[in-house]
Amino acid sequence: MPNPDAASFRDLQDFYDVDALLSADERMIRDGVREYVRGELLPHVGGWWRDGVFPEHLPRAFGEMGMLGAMLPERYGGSDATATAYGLLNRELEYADSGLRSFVSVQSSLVMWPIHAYGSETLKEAWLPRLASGEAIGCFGLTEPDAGSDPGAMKTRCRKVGDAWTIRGTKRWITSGTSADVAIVWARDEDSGRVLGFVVETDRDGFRSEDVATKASMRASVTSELFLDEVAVPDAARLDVVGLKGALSCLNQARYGIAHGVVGAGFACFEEAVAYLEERPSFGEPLTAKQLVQARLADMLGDLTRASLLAYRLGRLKEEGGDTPARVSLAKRDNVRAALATARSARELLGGNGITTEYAAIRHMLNLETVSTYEGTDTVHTLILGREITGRAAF
Ligand code: TGC
Ligand code: FAD
Repeated sequence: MPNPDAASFRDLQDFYDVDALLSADERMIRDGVREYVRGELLPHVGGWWRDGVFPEHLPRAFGEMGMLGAMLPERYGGSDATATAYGLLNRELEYADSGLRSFVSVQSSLVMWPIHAYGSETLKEAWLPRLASGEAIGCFGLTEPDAGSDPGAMKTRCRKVGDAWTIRGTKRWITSGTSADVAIVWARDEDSGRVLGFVVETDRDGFRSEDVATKASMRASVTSELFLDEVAVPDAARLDVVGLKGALSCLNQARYGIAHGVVGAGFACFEEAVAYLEERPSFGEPLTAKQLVQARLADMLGDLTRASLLAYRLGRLKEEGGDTPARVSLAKRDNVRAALATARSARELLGGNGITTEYAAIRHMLNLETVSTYEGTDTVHTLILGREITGRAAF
């Protein structure tokens, strides 16, 4: 029996009434995704995670929901959604699982966004509608076995031969790598020494991929290694941006989505913990009646409410072009911290049951370890902020 004196979870998810600041369209998008997530994903996602599966039907289903490339114009299959609406859909999705949100982040921010920002009209028409519908899947190859936090140290090389380019190198930790039809690959030009980006079909000669099979995190997401052995692509497949800033500008988009998304994972853990503790007697009364338990729940609500407000404000700044890399870093870093602290606390409050996959807390907690690492580790974002404050790069 729910305690009649307790606030509803819906109210607690929006403790400072951010809802009142949203447009009707933004609320509609958020509510549609929420209904889909609760009905179609939550009943199954724990099993997918346990089995290490990202189901094949999801890309099309996400496409039908308008979740892929939602901020892009309708003529390319997008929904012309605001940055805030895009953030909210990430949050709803990550309430289910960070790996499912990762698929949408990569497809939208790391594949469709650079094709839209830097691709020719031919590339846009060839790929964006198919990526938006989920008919085609994309991946983003920046990280390498020996170059993660410092992507400028990449060893992957490209070389112009006549009208075409050849690319050789290895990319590691690539979300959706083995499922992808197309890969955005970043490589250093042997002649100019500058980093260039290419739209590479994965069925080209010399392209091979295999999955990282030993993950204890992000198990409902495909993570792969890409091997490019003198893969030839036409000059028309090159993105119109020169230097590492091309790749880093994509990260700014994905990090924004993460800042919203993790609030969803945090609230999933918070709600699970409150419901569990209400039903769990200890020393003669429900655990929710204990002061130290309430103190921890209050900390969780505070962390997640601040994270939610930060994400909302960043969304409105982004709509005005104010999503500077340092602002995005602060929101990515601090919101992941808030969600991870909540997940760890929830896991612990569930006692022994908290270490089982019968409950969502440990799944979210393990996923959030990845989220804290990818798209710039917590330390890298701290150093980006340190550079912003002092003007000194301490990487
Ligand atoms: P640095 O000198 O700082 O910058 C080089 C050029 O890039 C520009 N820039 C940015 N532009 C847009 N957005 C950003 N966030 C930018 N950050 C930098 C910068 O202005 C400069 O431009 P220009 O015109 O002067 O050339 O470069 P650096 O080599 O010193 O590196 C700095 C550092 C450490 C911050 C950067 O390398 C970094 O962010 N490292 C972390 C790497 C990372 O986050 N990798 C993520 C891989 S993708 C992924 O994890 C996907 S997970 C799946 C999912 O999202 O769900
Ligand atoms: P390293 O860079 O080797 O860092 C190791 C440790 O050293 C970290 O704790 C780091 O914070 C610390 N460190 C590094 N530099 C410094 C410093 N200067 N000072 C102090 N400490 C430092 N990449 C892609 O390109 N595309 C993807 O789709 C993608 N998906 C991913 C999915 C998953 C599940 C995972 C786990 C990763 C994914 N990544 C992807 C890669 C991810 O972005 C990198 O793992 C991340 O950037 C960190 O790089 P690294 O693993 O090489 O760690």
